[in-house]
Amino acid sequence: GVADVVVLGAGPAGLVLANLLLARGIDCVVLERADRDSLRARARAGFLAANTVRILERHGLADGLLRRGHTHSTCEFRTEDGRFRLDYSTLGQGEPHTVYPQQDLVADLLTYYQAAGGRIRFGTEATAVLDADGDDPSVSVRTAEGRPGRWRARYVAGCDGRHGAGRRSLPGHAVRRFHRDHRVTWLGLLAEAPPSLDAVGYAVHERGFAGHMARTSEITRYYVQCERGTPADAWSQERIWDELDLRMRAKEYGPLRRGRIVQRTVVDLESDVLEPLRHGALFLAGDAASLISPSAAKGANLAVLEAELLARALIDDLTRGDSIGVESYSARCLDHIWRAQEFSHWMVELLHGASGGDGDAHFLNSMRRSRMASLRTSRSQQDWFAERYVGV
Ligand code: RFL
Repeated sequence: GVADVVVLGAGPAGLVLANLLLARGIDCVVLERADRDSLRARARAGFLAANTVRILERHGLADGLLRRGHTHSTCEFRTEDGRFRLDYSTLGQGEPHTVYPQQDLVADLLTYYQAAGGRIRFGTEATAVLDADGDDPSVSVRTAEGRPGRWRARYVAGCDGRHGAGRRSLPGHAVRRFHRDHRVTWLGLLAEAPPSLDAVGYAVHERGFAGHMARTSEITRYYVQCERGTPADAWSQERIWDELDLRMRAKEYGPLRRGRIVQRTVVDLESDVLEPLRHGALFLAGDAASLISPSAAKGANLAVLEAELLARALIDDLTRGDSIGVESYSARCLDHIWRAQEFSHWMVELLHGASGGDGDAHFLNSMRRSRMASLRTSRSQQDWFAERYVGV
């Protein structure tokens, strides 16, 4: 096949990009390895920043989330020094999150795209981007039945995540990867249970971190820190709930509403950034460009922001021959990415102390407690937190 822009991956990054390109009449195609149903069933992120909602609204892609999402603006910290709450919509820039499951957002974006006549090939895996810095860029693909194929393109957008063909096709001499392993592992859980508190809960405990994040009235996400290398099914449901009770200090602060655990994902907290995010005709966006630890829930938000920047750059270039956006894309994204990385890293340290660090355990835990104490007591620290927590 042939298209002006071949988009790899139908996650938030790829689908926002494809919708914006299509709206301006750019000839594009999305190649997605998964089939349609598994794409719509993949539960991941849920917290959308105000800026993300604005971007989606600006382009008419927000009806679903405005109708079915709900705003959220409180987080509660529970530690050995007690508990406190921050209503971040009254701090910093005064913005809340919108809670909307990522798979619903993906389903909406897909509906918009296909309703507008967008081309998408499911069950089509990109295997490599070829000749990205030459005259004849293309993408080699393999269908689910194993049939090979080729798409010629003027531009290729690698929105195919951390293990995708976009990343793999970058030559080591042109693009470098900077990596940080936070040395912490979370077991991510989805429970068939209503939320247990009307806030995001972050619990710091000597047995490790535990987190509570609302998703819908029937489904709640929990995180429980475990040792690196723990298999997802190592703990029984009962052990998980007992551990969550203990770390969230349910005895003191109220019981958790238990339910069947319907999904488990082991998440090693890692971050990386590629520099630059472009090699010739190939551009990276979303997790393909930078992986970010889920501690501050920035991944999907960065993906949407980068997709909008990339769409503008490609539209300017393809419709007016204006290449300024294309030239500056990488630097502009990296600016956002490093700021988000810095904040996520700060959150990892706030929530883990010695369990994530390398060095004297008492020293690291004392720093963690001091950081939490500043957040509890200092209004300016709270404003800073709110601004960075909801912002991208
Ligand atoms: P995605 O969503 O991974 O989509 C990539 C798509 O590319 C397809 N693909 C390929 N297609 C063709 N050829 C290939 N070779 C391909 N290889 C892959 C895949 O099937 C997929 O459809 O990347 P994108 O668009 O960059 O979006 C990034 C976000 O998905 C990610 O950053 C977030 O989910 C991260 N994240 C969170 N982010 C938030 O902003 N808020 C949160 O609350 C939040 N919670 C989370 C998270 C990530 C989690 N996991 C699973 C690491 C919670 C968890 C547990």
